[in-house]
Amino acid sequence: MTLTLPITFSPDVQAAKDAGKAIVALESTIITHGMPYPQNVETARLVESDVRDNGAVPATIAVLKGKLHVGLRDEELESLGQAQNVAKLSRADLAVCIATGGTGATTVAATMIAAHLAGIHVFATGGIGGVHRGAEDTFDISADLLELAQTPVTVVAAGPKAILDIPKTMEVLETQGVPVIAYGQDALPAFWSRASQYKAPLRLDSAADIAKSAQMRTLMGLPGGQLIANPIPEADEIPVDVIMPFVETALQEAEDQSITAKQLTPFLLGRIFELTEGQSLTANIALVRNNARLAAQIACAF
Ligand code: PSU
Repeated sequence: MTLTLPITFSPDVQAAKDAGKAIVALESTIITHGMPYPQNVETARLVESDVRDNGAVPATIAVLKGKLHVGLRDEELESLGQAQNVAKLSRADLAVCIATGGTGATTVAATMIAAHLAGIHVFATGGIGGVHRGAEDTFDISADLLELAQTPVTVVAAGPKAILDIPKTMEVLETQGVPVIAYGQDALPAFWSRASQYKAPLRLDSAADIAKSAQMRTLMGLPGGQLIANPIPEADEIPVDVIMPFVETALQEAEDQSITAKQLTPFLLGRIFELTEGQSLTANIALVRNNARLAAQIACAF
């Protein structure tokens, strides 16, 4: 018996593929590990309609009972959003999960792999993983960065999450040859805040230029994707001086409780949600939706 990849497209995504319509990939770790229920499922639905309102078809990606799903039905989204102890899948775990009939949510890295397999060029998320603070001792560097270096998908995020070491994250991306492009401003956005204190290496002001740059990479035979750093809308941002004390507290608690590896990012996001009394979640929802709108425009420009 020959083994084939169990990949399944939702009816919407299959129809979009057949019609050559623009498609935007969406990840599922943000649903299972990034936000509490029921806001996670509500946000996933809103993000899907933002993609549709901007002329593209959304394809939320996850592994369900050993099948790689590209596009989830509403009931699948709902049950994933309520499920407990779902695996968080990155490049290292994806094949094992599929081979053993498991269920798991895809991170930025795993979603990029799935999007590329499905022929999807653009993907929207909240924030990418990166180099964690103290990485000089822990070596905790997200696989998202190395995925950006090798898989040709344009990822729209609101910059690296502010829980990370931003300068070290930028250094790794530069070493790996990943273009980090701020959209419409010079400053690098910092997830909950519109601007970090760092300047972005590159800036583009239109979806058309972003699509063209990706296509140029392909023509040049350059592997890897692009990271588009899209600032959170002004009305929804939490300024750096307001959010950073909460980030510091959460980081200290993680250290005190020896929380590391895959558990670290979900722990930090959860604690910051509690410390800000939900304000970080409201901002997170706004920024993902903003990224979905831009990603749809880029996908249409391809
Ligand atoms: N964006 C969000 N919330 C999230 C994530 C992104 O707004 O929870 C997820 C993505 O799946 C990303 C992951 O790949 O966080 C990073 O995890 P780590 O730091 O363990 O690599």
